[in-house]
Amino acid sequence: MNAVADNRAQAPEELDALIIGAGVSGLYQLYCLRRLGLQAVIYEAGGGVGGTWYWNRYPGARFDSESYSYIYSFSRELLEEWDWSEHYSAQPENERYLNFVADRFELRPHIRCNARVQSARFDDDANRWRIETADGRCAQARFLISAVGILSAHHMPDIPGIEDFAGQSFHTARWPHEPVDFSGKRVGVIGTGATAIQLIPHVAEQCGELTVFQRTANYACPLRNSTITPAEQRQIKDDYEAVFARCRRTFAAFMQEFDPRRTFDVPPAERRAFYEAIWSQPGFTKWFGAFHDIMTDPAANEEYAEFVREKIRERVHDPVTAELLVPRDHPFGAKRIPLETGYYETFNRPNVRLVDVKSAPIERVTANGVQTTAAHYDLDVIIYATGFDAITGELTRMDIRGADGRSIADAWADGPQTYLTLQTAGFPNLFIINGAVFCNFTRCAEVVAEWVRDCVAWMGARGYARIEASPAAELAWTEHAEKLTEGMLFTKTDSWFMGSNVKGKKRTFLFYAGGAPAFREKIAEVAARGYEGFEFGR
Ligand code: NA7
Repeated sequence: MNAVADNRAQAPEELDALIIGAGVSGLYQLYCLRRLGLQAVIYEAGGGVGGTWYWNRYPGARFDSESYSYIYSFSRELLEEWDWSEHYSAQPENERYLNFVADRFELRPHIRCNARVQSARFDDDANRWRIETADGRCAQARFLISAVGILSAHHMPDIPGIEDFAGQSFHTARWPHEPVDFSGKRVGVIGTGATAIQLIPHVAEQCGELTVFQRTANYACPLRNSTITPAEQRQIKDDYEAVFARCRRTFAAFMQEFDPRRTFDVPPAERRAFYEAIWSQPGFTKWFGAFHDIMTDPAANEEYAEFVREKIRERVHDPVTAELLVPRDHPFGAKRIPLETGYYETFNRPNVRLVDVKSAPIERVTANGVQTTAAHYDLDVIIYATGFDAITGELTRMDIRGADGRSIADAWADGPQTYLTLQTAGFPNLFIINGAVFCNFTRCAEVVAEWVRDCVAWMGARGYARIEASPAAELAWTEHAEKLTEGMLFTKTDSWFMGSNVKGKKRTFLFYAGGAPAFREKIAEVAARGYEGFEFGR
């Protein structure tokens, strides 16, 4: 018997709740449900804990939000015990932190690694999910909780010949665990999104020569990272409550707050001084600390975008390369703003060249490199920094079937339909806590995991075995979420926010755009009204 058949022959693991994914949201959901006394377990596709911070191990991977705004807030002891070494911490430390949490709260015995959920079917009579992994392991659970995150289904471009390449190649989200030796090698990076922008300066320093294939330039802004001194460490620990309180107030639960003034209400010289002031700050201040109307008023946006373009030009010696690096085809902030350290200066190095694959697109990957319509580039290594089938991809790639046997991929063919981002009609007892709110990830992950915990406890107290979003509530929420995006510059630009980076994916803004405070208020109100909009059964 092979291993899959062998596993299938075993009795299924009987659970109250099966959580998919041991990343930031899955770990905390596990903690919450086990504290409730539930038999809850995580099935994790990776070989370890950490989710995003397990998979994305490429050189340069790090937080773009402050380490202390991304940390869990639920345990004062944990906040005291953990020291971040940098204001924007790097992947190895982030992965260590999540492993520390798993051990600190004795979660590890309840996490099954190398357990990729392949299918899940709802048994309408028993009100239970039957789940199967890629290697044939089975479980049955009352609740199925998807905690797969927003950026886990990595996206390979459909460039012909990828499999013909004779050298080494990696997608950034499937980076090897052992260090990659770039010395003396000719390396190509395809893509210039937030990931590539973190990676490129590191690879340029290590490799023989680097060719960057850019289709769309981005408005990358300086991260301005620094180490945390012991005095700052103490201060941070003393200030945690203030950090979390601030994050509770802001639109996207980051520490930065949009300036409430309208751009053109401020005199020109004062505007310029304001742009310089936010530019000199670390982190997302250059985006979320800007005048609020840059996200809705094209003229306000264009003025600020031009300021950022000037900053890019100043850093790149060759004027032709500088102009290629300057974005002109989309407004500032309509795509995720990458934060960088030395990215633009990298193009001043003699071993780095920028290839514009908008004017001369990539035709194919060959055995020895990349062929564009203009030239062939000989390479030893190709790095695909080509992004993700974001927000919905991981869920729709699994074969999840609801009460009437319909798959979630079919149900969402025309874009995701949810009630509160948390459930989808026809899929009883499936909670979706992937993080589909435009929000600093951990801040909303905690709120949602607690909401699910409270809902499950509420059901238990009333003897309910089944919860399902009503189609009417789902429709109303989906329409409300769509309406919120009207007038937003996000929707006018192609990006993973809109699903438009993946061929055939419905073009729609994939995040809930009402802001974290409104989202929290709404889900709390629904709970207070006896989970209005959900239907319950025994
Ligand atoms: P992104 O932001 O989706 O970037 C992907 C990049 O790959 C982007 O520059 C794309 O160009 C480029 N790309 C994709 N396919 C191709 C082909 N076929 N040819 C050339 N270039 C291509 O993904 P990231 O991983 O950088 O960032 C995702 C999030 O992870 C990020 O926002 C952070 O939150 C963490 P395009 O712009 O489509 O022209």
